[in-house]
Amino acid sequence: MRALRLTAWGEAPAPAEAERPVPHGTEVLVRVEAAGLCRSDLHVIDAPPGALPYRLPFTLGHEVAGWVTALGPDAAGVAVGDRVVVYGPWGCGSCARCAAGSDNYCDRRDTLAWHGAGLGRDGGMAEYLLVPSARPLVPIGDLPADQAAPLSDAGLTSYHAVSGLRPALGEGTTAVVIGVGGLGHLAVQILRATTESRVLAVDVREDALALADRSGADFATLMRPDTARALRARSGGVGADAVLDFVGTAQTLELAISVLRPGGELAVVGSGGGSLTVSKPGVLPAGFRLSLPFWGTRHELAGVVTLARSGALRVETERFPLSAAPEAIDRLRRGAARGRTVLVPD
Ligand code: FEH
Ligand code: ZN
Ligand code: ZN
Repeated sequence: MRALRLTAWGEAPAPAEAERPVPHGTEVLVRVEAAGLCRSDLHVIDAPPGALPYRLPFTLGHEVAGWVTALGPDAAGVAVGDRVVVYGPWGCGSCARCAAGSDNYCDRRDTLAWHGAGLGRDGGMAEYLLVPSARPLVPIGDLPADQAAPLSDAGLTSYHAVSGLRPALGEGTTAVVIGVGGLGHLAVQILRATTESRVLAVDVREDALALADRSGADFATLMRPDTARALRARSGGVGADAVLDFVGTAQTLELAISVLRPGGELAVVGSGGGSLTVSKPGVLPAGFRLSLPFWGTRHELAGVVTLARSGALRVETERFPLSAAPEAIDRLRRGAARGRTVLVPD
């Protein structure tokens, strides 16, 4: 089968022939219809030797949708033909967090040599994906695969970040989304669909502001010297009750702090490498709360799929054939990707 294989650290992955897996025991074989491309794939590709606990070679792809095509003899809970999206964070499977379906916060994560499909285990940038059991599979009904695949990471990560802030986002509140890309545009939609807050969006690209508008933002603006003032004015003058930073650079963190209301909450999702100094006395608003949400739970993935199937979520995607993965990766790396990039086996 065709697969995008990572064979050496610091070297670009390449389309290659790989053995089509055969499911044993509880394993389930998924015929891949779509696999999303994530900025974290770039971090894996660029990792120097020893930086990650993963053993090479493996197939990339941790944001996958398709249908069940074969079952191991002990597989249960799915049937051949079921269309599914694959819950991406695979933990140890036996700690309290994994038992609760929060594999994203597995207590033994640092002891594992992999973190999921495409993350040290063969992933879904391929024609087939082998999953250990039916446990990570969430039914998608007739949702198109290129809409479903991004829900397993871009959608779930945004949904999990919003879920942590939802208590602060009742009537009359303001949420600010910094970075309207593959995750941010879904966060805008999830905020509109699941909270009562007004939603303000910020980006550095004009076309991202248009995406924010299409996603339902009440206001969208470019990152400028006076952006904080503009956002505060749109929040009724008191500042934002919550800020979701999908970029995470020093500049965006600085903007986030400058627009937060006292008692406000900041969720930093983007891995831009920026840092904050937390001190008292200091510049952070009184009552400031910070979270660093990571991916999401299996139960939340089912919630994201339900939202999408209700029509409340529409993923802006750019489709590429799997054979064009190197071009898609380069486009993402150059910041030219619009919405979420999805690879389709060709
Ligand atoms: C996956 C693996 C490791 C770090 C970050 C990620 C994100 O793409 C998950 O949303
Ligand atoms: Zn990812
Ligand atoms: Zn665990």
